[in-house]
Amino acid sequence: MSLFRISSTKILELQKACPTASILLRGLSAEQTNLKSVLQEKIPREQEKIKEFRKKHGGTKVGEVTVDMMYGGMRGIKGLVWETSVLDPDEGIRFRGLSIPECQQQLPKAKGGEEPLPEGLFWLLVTGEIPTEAQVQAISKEWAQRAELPAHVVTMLNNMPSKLHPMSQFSAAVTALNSESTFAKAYSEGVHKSKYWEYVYEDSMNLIAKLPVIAATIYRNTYRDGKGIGAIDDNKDWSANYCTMLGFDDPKFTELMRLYLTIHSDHEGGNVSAHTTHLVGSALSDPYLSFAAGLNGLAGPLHGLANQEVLVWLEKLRKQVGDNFTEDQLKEFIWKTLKSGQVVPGYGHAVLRKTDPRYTCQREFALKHLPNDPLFKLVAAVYKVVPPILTELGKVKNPWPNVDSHSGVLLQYYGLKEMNYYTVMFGVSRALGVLAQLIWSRALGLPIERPKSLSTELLIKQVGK
Ligand code: AMX
Repeated sequence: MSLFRISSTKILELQKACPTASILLRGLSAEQTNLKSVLQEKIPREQEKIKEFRKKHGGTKVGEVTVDMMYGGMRGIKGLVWETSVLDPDEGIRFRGLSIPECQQQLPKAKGGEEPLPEGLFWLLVTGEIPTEAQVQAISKEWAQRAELPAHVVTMLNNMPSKLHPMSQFSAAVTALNSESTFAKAYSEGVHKSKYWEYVYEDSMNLIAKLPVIAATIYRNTYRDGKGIGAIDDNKDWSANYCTMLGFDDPKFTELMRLYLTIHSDHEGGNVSAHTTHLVGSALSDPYLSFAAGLNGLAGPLHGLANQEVLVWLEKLRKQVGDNFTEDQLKEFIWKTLKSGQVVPGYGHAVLRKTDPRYTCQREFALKHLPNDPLFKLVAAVYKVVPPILTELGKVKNPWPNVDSHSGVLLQYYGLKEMNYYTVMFGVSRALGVLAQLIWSRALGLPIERPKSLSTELLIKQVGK
C-alpha cells in the first residue's frame, strides 16, 4: 500500500480539515522504512507551518540583549532556531521532546539489548517520531552499505603521524571526504535551492556511515598495530560495527557504546560544536566541511576534550591518594587544582544548572555493571566533594557534573584506556544531532548567519547616550 504518494498540499488540506490528521499521518510514516521519503512528506508541511507563524509573529520580541551578554559569551541570548533538541537548565536535554530516560525506554534496542540504538535516535531527531524496529534496521543496513571510504582518505589516515592528536586526524579526514560531496557537486552544477536539503541528506547519511570507519582506523593506527580494521557487516548495527572495528568484542561494551553514541548526539544549537557546524553550513559549505569545523570546536578542553581532561585529572588524583582515600584528601587535591588557576574538568555548564542527565544515566550504567570498580568509586566520591567546593567559590553558576565527568571511567573499565581518543567517540555521536539539524536548516532555507558586532568604543557611545 503506497499511501505515500499523497501530495503534500493534500496532506496540508487534510490536516486543516481533520484535527486527528497528524495521528493518521504518523500511522502512515510508521509504514515507511525509507527516511528520505518520510522527510519528503514532512518538509513541505513544516515549511508551511513556519511561513504562517512568521507571517503572524515575525515582529514579536523573544528577549533582550544586555552589555554583559555581549561580553559574556552571548549567554542567554535567544538567537538561533534548532529543531532537533532543547536544553532545559534544570531538567537537561530533550531530544524532540523526549528525555534521556524516555529515549532509553521508547527507542528500539538491539536483539537482547537494553540500551537504545543510535540509529533510532537519529530517526527521532530527523523526523520527530519514534521509529519502528523495521525503520531502525533499515537505517543500520543503509549506513553499513554507505560506509566505504575513498582510497585517498584511507591513504591519508595511514600516513598521519601517530603523535598527531586523534581529533586532528579526525577533522582532517572528514575535511578530505568532501571530495565525495553530492551537495558541492550539485551546487556547482546550478541545482535549485529547493533541492539543497536532498543533497545535504545524502552527504549526511554517507558521512555518518563512514565516521566509525574513520574513527576506528585512527584508533588502530595510533594505538594498535595499524593492521586492517576488517569489513563492515551489513547485518550488524552501527555501534556493533564500530566496536568490532576498534577491536572490542565484549557485548556489554557494545551496549555501552549504543548508549554513549545516543546520549552525546545533540545538546541544542548554541554549544560550540553544534553552532560551528550550523554557522559553517549556513555559508553553504558542504556537510563534510561544516562538520569538520564542528569537530575542531569539540576538540577544545572547555567543550568535548573535557572527557580526556577528566581522565588525566582523575589519574593524577588517584596517583596521589590511592584507592583508600579520605574526603579530606580529595578536598585538598580539588583546592590545589582551583588555586593553580585551573578548572575542575567535567564540572560546570553554560546552560545546565543541575546534574547532567547524561551523567546520571552513565552513573546508572556503572552502578549496574561495574559497582565495585575502584575508578568508578573515585568518580562517585568526587561527585560528593566537588559541588560544595565549587559553590563555595561563589562565581561558578553550575557546580554539578556534566556528561564528560563520567564517560571516561566506563571506557577505562572495558579496556579502552587511551584517553586522548575519547573525544573522537564524542564526535562520532555528535554528528547525529548536528547533521540532522543541517538537513532541516537547508530544508527550511535558513540564510547565511551574520549577527551584528560592535566595538567597545561604539558600544560605550551607544549605551552612554
Ligand atoms: N572549575 C573551576 N571553575 C569553574 C568551573 C569549574 N568546573 N566552571 C566554571 N568555573 C568558573 C569559570 O571559569 C568562571 O571563572 P572566571 O569568572 O574567573 O573566568 C566562573 O566560574 C563563571 O563561569 P560559569 O558562568 O559558571 O561557566 P561558563 O558558562 O563560563 O563556562 C564551562 C562553562 C563548561 C566552560 C565551565 O563550567 C568549565 O570550564 N567547566 C570545566 C570544563 C568542562 O567540564 N567542560 C565540558 C562542558 C560540557 C561539554 O561541552 N562537553
